[in-house]
Amino acid sequence: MPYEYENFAVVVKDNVAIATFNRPKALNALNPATVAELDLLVDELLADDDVWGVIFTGAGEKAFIAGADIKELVKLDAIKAPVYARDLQRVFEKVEAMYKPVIAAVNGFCLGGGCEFAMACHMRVAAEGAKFGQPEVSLGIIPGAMGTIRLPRLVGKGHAIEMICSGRMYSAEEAHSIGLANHVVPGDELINKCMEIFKGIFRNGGLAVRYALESIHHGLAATPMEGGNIEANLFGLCYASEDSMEGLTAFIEKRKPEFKYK
Ligand code: DAK
Repeated sequence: MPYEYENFAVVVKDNVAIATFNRPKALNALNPATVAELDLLVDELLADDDVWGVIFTGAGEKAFIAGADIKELVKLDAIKAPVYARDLQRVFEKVEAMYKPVIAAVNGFCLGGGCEFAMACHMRVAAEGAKFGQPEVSLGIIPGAMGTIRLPRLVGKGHAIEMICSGRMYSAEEAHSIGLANHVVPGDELINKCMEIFKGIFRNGGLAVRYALESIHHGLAATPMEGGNIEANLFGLCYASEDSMEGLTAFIEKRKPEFKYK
C-alpha cells in the first residue's frame, strides 16, 4: 500500500498530494520518527507520477506544527545537538529541493522547527488565526533547522532579526505583511486556496515549472553570476522539450497549448 506512515496521513486528489502531519495531541511537534518518515515520504512523492504538487498541513484544530519536540530537545547535549541539527537540515533541504511545487497550508501554530519547515516549503498559505514564530530564544536556544538562514532571505534581515530575537508570535496578517505568508484565507478555505494555486501552475508546461523551481533553488544558493549560468543552462534545457515548441507555437497560432511533460 502506498503512503503508509505512522505520523502522516496522505491523500492524492486532482494530482495534488495532501500530506498531513499527524500528531495532534502534541500539536504535531516534530519528533525524530516524524522527521525520518518525512525523509521517506519526499522520495515517495517525487516517484509518484500522479503527484504534481504537494500540500503539507497539520492535523487537528490548533496547530500546523508547534515546533521541534521539546521533550527530545532536552535530551541533546553539545555533541548530539549539531548531529540532530544537520539531520533535520538535510531533510528540510530535501523538501526545499523538490522539483514539484510544495505549499505549506498553515492551519494554526507554526512555531520554531514548524516555521522552519514551512519556510522550506515553496509557498505558505495561512489560515486566519494562524500564528507564526521562532520562539527558540525564549527556551535559551536558537533556531537549528535553517531558520536564521531562510527567514532573512524571505522577509529581509530587519524583520528576521526582530522575529527571531523577540521570539514573539506573529498573526497570519502580520506574517503576510512581511512576506512570510503568501496569502491569508478563512480556515475553511485553506485547502481550496492551495488547490486554486496549483490549478494556476498546472496549466503551464510541467517541465518548465520544474526547471524554474530548480533555477530558483540553486540560484539562491549561488552568486548572481553563477545563478545566471544555472538559469541559462536550464533555459537551454527547455528547448530540448517538446513542450517549449508547443507553448511558443501555440501563442503564435493563437490557440491553447497542449503540454505533455515531454
Ligand atoms: N514539543 C513537544 N510537545 C509540545 C510542543 C513542542 N514543541 N508544543 C506543544 N506540545 C504539547 C504540549 O506539551 C501538550 O502536551 P501534553 O501536556 O498535553 O502532553 C500538548 O502539546 C498541547 O499543548 P498545550 O497544552 O501547551 O497547548 P496550549 O494551547 O495551551 O498552548 C502553544 C499552545 C503552542 C502556545 C504551547 O504548546 C507552546 O508554547 N508550545 C511550545 C512552542 C515552542 O516553543 N515551539 C518551539 C520549540 S523549539 C534544532 C532544530 C530545530 C530546533 C532546534 C534545534 N536542531 C536540529 C538542533 C527548533 C526548536 C524548536 O522548535
